[in-house]
Amino acid sequence: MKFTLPPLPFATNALAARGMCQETLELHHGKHHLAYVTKLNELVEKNAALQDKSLEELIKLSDGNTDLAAVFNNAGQVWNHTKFWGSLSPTGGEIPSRLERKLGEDFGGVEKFKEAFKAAAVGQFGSGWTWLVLGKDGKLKITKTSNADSPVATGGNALLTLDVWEHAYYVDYRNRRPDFIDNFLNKLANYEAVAAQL
Ligand code: MN3
Repeated sequence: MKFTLPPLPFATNALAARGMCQETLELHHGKHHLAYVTKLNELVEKNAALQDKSLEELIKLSDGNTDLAAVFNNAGQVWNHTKFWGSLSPTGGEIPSRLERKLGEDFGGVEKFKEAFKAAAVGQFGSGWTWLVLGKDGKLKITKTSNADSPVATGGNALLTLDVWEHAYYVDYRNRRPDFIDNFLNKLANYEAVAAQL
């Protein structure tokens, strides 16, 4: 299967007033995300056993296989970035009442949810991702993964993700990852999309 870079679900300048500038999106989507797509296609082309597999199938079959580490990393990063763009919105930060109730049940309130998400995102040592997932028990949970890992390989249901690789925030926030996280939770996070997945 030949993978392509999915278009952003908004214009590259659509988040500028909300703390993610056009340069960040042009680099992050147009260079970083594209590079993972290009590299994945090269790897798949060279290996007949990988052809005709979906992105999710490639992630699952390469998970834990050191010979396929590059496939895992690039397929994971393609999937994770697509999920990340869907986790951002030009009208982000507004929490629908249905989701607010669920955050109250599972975290003890919106502020408690934000504190827990921020602690996980700040506490991810090095590069990685922070996730809001819906557990098999029906409860919302926060998890974090390193590098290209995600809940996909383990069958988790990811509803929202934040990229905490340095390239995600360096142009806008330099080294201030905590400020990037606060801005995401309060002004960018697509809670409408989360509610729609419940
Ligand atoms: Mn990234």
